[in-house]
Amino acid sequence: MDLIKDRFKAKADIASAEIKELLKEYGTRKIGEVTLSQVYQGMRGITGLVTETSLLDAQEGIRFRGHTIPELKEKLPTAQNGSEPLPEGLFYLMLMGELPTDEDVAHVTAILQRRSHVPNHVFDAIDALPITTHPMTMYVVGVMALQTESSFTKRYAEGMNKKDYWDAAFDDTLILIARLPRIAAYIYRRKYKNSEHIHPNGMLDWAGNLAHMMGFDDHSFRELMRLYMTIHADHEGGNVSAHTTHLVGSALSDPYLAYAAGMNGLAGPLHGLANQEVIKWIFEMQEELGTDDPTTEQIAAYVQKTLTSGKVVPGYGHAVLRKTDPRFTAQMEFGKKHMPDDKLVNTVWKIYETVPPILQSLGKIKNPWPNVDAHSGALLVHYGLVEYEFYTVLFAVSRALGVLASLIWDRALGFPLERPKSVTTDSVKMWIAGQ
Ligand code: FCX
Repeated sequence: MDLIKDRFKAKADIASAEIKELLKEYGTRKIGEVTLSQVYQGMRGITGLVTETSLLDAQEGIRFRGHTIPELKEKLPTAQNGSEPLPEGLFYLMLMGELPTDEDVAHVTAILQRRSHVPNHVFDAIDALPITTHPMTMYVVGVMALQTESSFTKRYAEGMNKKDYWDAAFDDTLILIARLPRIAAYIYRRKYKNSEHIHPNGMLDWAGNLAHMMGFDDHSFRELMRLYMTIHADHEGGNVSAHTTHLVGSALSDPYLAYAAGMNGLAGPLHGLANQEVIKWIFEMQEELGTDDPTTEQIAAYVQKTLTSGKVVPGYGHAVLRKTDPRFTAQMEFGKKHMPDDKLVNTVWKIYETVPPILQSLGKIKNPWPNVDAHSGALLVHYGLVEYEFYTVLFAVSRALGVLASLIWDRALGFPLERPKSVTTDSVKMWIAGQ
């Protein structure tokens, strides 16, 4: 651990000095204008955050430290006998800003393996919830129960020097990430498999072990988990889960508190819960049409019905993207390789042919193309993971990699409490009248 920490510290010191210089020279430069509409409409397009781990381009999609998803698939180390990137490698890339070697990834995997033991009171806290509780609620309760282990909070209470915040955030992050697969798998087995829990396999990689503890030992499912955990990890800083984690962390709430807050945002249907909503929507369509192989005409009619009932078509649209999400494409490629004849997966592809022109024809939707959530559920169903209420938990495990790597950077760069200005409509009216 000290090795990777020392390397990080050296990089963070250089970055800190560079930012200081940048601000000294260009700190008063204007980088944009803000309109009244933007203030009322979810702050779209306002640049107001620094997130080092990834950057989203509206046309091209996400780049992690400059690397696109197809590049990651080529450049990140894979498991033995595997071809999908190991998410530990992406974590290293986001944290250190450089591509890892096989050795670096093995080192991260070993750190996570050594820290993966979840204390019993976490399971007790989850078990205290009714079985009907949504898996995302169980998950956040599990994370909150684990907060007893925060060294950031302990060290803060002991008078930690602010120069050491990053170090405590680093320790908490590695422990938290190490334990999330066990918490997620525990929830899955408790809720859907009669509490027949499966012990971790200490030899497996982080995502492979998650698949194993959930009860899926198929080689290609493990590969799917590696891909899934990689592509869901980060989507720059303004999305609800990343922004919330960053915001709450800015109050010096420890990584457990900050991450749990972010995951409550991920649990919303316009964000991460959309992955469950997509499959629910497809299952309901199949039931209403009485077929598991609907034609594009039938799908088009069902889409119209969804829109007429004042609902969104889940998995389509995006606040920033204006093209097909490369995370959707990566999953489509996985489907073509591993399950080209699966009916549900083929339905997802037919929906992809059908929905964009319909949404486009409405004229008001800025992005008619599919996002990451439009595809993920169908791949999971193929392997028998049909319990769609659980899907957002998988998203959450992955998202920890990005938002927590960012949180370490936030503390290392000494970012202050976040506190933007808000206005009332009365104050806006007075401002307009006075112009
Ligand atoms: N179906 C129907 N209507 C849609 C739509 C969709 N898929 N996407 C956008 N719209 C509507 C909006 O509801 C809005 O309507 P209104 O003016 O009557 O209020 C109008 O089109 C303009 O919205 P737009 O500017 O294009 O989109 P936003 O930036 O406001 O919202 C989200 C972006 C993602 C929230 C929106 O496209 C949506 O609700 N999509 C479906 C839910 C979804 O898939 N979410 C997952 C997103 C993401 F990948 C993730 O975070 O996981």
